[in-house]
Parts: sequence; structure tokens; C-alpha cells
Amino acid sequence: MITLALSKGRIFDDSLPLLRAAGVEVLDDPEKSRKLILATSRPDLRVVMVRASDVPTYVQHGGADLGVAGLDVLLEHAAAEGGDGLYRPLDLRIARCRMSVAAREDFDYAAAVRQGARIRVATKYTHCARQHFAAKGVHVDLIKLYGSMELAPLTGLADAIVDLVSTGSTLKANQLLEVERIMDISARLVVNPAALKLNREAMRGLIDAFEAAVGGSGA
Ligand code: PRT
Ligand code: MG
Repeated sequence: MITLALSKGRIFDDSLPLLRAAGVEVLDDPEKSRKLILATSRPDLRVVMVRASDVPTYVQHGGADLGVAGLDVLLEHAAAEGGDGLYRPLDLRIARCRMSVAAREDFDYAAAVRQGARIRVATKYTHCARQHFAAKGVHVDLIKLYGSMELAPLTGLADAIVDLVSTGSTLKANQLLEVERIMDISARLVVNPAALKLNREAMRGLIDAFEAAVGGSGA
């Protein structure tokens, strides 16, 4: 049995067409069912539903053989673990967005950077943020948050945030401006190397089918 870890919401929704193109139908809808283990049309493949940030943990420790997770989640996980030993064979080109720095309209980010000021930055992505600002030689005090980053500059908790942006409407609704783009983000297929070794034929077949589905979708 091959176990694929997915998370509810955009990762699951955007993975479905790829699975379908790979000839796999998921037989339950996680939005309607409380089941955490979903059968598929392939008797040797099941899907487990976990929190987005738990996908790399499941795959790393063998609770799942492979999984789909955002590059943001993978980079933060790998940094926290000092490497995770996962194969990342494929950019699935789904759940795309960018990681950016945003600030209040009345905060002159460029001037603060130029003057070498210490900038207070709130974010869920502390490892990516630390690396980005260190590479630019910008002095920051990072404040770790788990959600609603947009609130931090509005309440005076921070001068700026590092968050994911797709349409930009969340920033706009909170009168924040995107002042710097850090990196493009998309979801990746991650694979447990031991699982690949043990079950090479079936796993390879599935990875190849994913690859063909990504290429074929023209995304
Ligand atoms: O919600 P939960 O805590 O369980 O986990 P999660 O928030 O990590 O999961 P989920 O399903 O929200 O996101 C899964 C993955 O989708 C992320 O890890 C990203 O790789 C990817 N993704 C793509 C996004 C977005 N686009 C996105 N827009 N993840 C989050 N957002 C959020 C963003 O943080 C901000 O709050 O959407 C808001 C901005 O969207 P716009 O369209 O208003 O710019
Ligand atoms: Mg979310």
C-alpha cells in the first residue's frame, strides 16, 4: 500500500486534477467526510489528510510514503530539522503564490533599509525571513506568529510582515503594501527515500504519472 499525504483546502483541491490525470480518483470528499484516510480508485494507493505543516513530518518519518506541500512549508520544516532527507522530485506547479515583505503605506521600508535601521518583522516563516534579510544585510527583529500576520503592522506589533501573497487582496484590505518579493512558491511532491527503495516499481510509476500530469496540464 502506498500512502500519499495531502492537506485540506488548496493543496487537496489542486492535487485532484493531477491525480485524475494520473488515472487516480479519490473516493471521498474531505470537505464532507470526517474520514482522515481516503481510499482511491487504485487499490494500492490511499490518501491521508493532515495539516499542511505536518505533511513533511509524515513523509520524513514514514507515516506517509509521499506527500504534497508548499515550498514555504518545506523550507521552514527543513530548516527547523536541520535537513529532512526528503526527495523532492517534482514541482507540481499548483497552489502558486509568492513570499513577500509587506508594510503599512506610511512605513518607508526602503528608507529604513537604506539607513540600516532595525526593522521589526512579524512572520510565520522565520527561517525564510531570517535568511532573506541576512543575505541583504538588513537588520531585523523577527517576531514569530502563527497566523493573521496582516494585523501586526496595524497594531504596532511590527513594522513589516513576511507572508504569502497570491491575488494581493488580503494586503489591500488591510492597507498594506507589498514592498519586496522574496521568492516564488508552489507545491512540491516530496518522497520518503526509504519508501522509494522498498517499493520502487509502484512508487516510480506514481511519480512518473504525476510528472506526466504536470507536463500535460501545460500549467
Ligand atoms: O490553514 P492551515 O494552518 O492548516 O495551514 P496552511 O495555511 O499552511 O494551509 P493552506 O491550505 O492555507 O495553504 C497551503 C499552501 O498553499 C501553503 O503552504 C502555500 O504553499 C500555498 N498557498 C498558495 C497559499 C496561498 N497561495 C495564499 N494565498 N497559502 C496561503 N495563502 C494565504 C496568505 O497567507 C494570506 O493570508 O492567503 C492570503 C493571501 O491571499 P491573497 O489572494 O489575498 O493575496
Ligand atoms: Mg491557511
